[in-house]
Amino acid sequence: MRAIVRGIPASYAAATVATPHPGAPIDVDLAREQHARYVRRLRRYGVDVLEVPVADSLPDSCFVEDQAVVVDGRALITRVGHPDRRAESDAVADVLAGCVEVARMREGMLDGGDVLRVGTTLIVGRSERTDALGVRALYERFHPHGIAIREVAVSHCLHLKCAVTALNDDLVVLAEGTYDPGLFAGVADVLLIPAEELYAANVVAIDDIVMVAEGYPVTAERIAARGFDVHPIDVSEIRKGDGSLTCLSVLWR
Ligand code: CIR
Repeated sequence: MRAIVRGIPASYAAATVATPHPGAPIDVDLAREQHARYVRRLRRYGVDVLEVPVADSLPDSCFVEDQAVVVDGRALITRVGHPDRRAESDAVADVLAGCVEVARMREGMLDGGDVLRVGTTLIVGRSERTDALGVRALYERFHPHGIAIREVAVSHCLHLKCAVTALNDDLVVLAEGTYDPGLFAGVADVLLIPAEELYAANVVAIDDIVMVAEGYPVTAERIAARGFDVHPIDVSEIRKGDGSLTCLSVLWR
């Protein structure tokens, strides 16, 4: 697998947050340590990780997932929903252009955090960051290449993938009380986790290794019971910037 990541910027303490998180303000040094550990882990799991140059003046730029969707050698550089984040995309496009065929969105809005790939289906959330033109751009880019697009209205949190992510091409992990498991009918089986462990629904799966946010024992146990090797990771400072595990990378085969 390959991935792009982008390091924590010096301005990260000014990241966009919907509601301030409890506890101390963002500790940028600790965020850097947590990010570095995440990248080391990806490499240890065998992922070929490319780094987009750090952009110190763009506080949310470490959340690189929102800037691109990559499927089977093709990338769509998104036009993200938050206008202040659009300046992040050129550097991401430059790095991706060295490895996949890149196309750019020119209108509408789409955040990669709203796009969940499960096998040959992309489930896309319509949210405050993703509109109908964004869904259409996704359709036009990937449907001609055999990818189905299924749309859902995002509720409960910022992005679709805050509440559901894929463990593999046949199984998703979904926080109870968020989306109807029927949404995945014919696409994947659903592993439910308790509503109070919502944050842990956002996992990064590399073959049978699954990185899960630290501190969510029921989720860890349920994923392990399905035969995965669960690797918890502390991302407290990423969370304070409204981010979770998938936000920190774009991963593709
Ligand atoms: C934002 O509001 O855009 C950032 N502070 C957080 C983005 C998190 N990205 C993601 O979940 N894919």
